[in-house]
Amino acid sequence: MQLAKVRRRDGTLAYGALRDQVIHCFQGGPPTLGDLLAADDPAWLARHLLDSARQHELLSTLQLLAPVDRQEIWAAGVTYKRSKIAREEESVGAAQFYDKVYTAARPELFLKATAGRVVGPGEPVRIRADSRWSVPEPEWTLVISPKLKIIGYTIGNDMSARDIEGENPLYLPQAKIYEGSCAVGPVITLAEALPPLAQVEIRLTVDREGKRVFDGTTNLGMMARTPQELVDWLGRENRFPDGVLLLTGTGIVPPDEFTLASGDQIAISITGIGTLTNRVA
Ligand code: DO4
Ligand code: MG
Repeated sequence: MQLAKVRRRDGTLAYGALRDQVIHCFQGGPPTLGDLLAADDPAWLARHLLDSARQHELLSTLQLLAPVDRQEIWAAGVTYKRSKIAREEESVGAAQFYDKVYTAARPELFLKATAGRVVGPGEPVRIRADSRWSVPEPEWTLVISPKLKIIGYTIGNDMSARDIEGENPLYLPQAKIYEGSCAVGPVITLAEALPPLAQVEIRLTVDREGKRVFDGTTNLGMMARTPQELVDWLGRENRFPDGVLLLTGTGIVPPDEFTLASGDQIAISITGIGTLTNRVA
């Protein structure tokens, strides 16, 4: 089952289940994702709301929004060898820290965005005006309840300024967190519906003026950590009363000569979830 947050043409918002290009809007249920995640059994509640949904609206008449409301968005880093190698190459004098964090028990975790900094499907992501080397990072994203249970999965784009991060790792928050630096969506696939991880492919494409300028794939079997391990660390000394989203790191890094440009079309597809498409503003 796939959950979606949509905006109607009259501006009203709704949550619902997506099935065959139709949104079955939830009525009389929790008005926010936060309320749904806080339920005793969010997956059961979502199925119950789907069964009792009376309003069925064509997806083509609606705008899909980022499936977040009050949640913080966190991210893990250096969870794939490809990411470790790319960071070692880009960083001057700090390469050892990436190798250390790749193998350490404690993962790299950082606050990536607040809900207001996140854009949804079809909305523009941004590159920083003071960066000359920016890339998208296509990341499988966990949707986690306040009780730290993984309820579902979506797609995240951890937009990153590699030159700023590479100059000094202490600049990481500036390389990672800015207006329009994170896209999430298009839907949340409930955890029970996802195939075994090694069969889940992540694909990133970037098109510029009608030409494909980057195309890369990886799969979740390449991730060096388990999703549960990341959630356990995230939950240490932190509470998430509205639930939380966790981007799990990138396994695809374009070659060093590649940087995003204004107008680029970024598409991230993940098996069992769909495709998240954003243009660079
Ligand atoms: O250590 C820097 C960030 C790593 C990251 O965002 C990733 O591996 O996806
Ligand atoms: Mg990342």
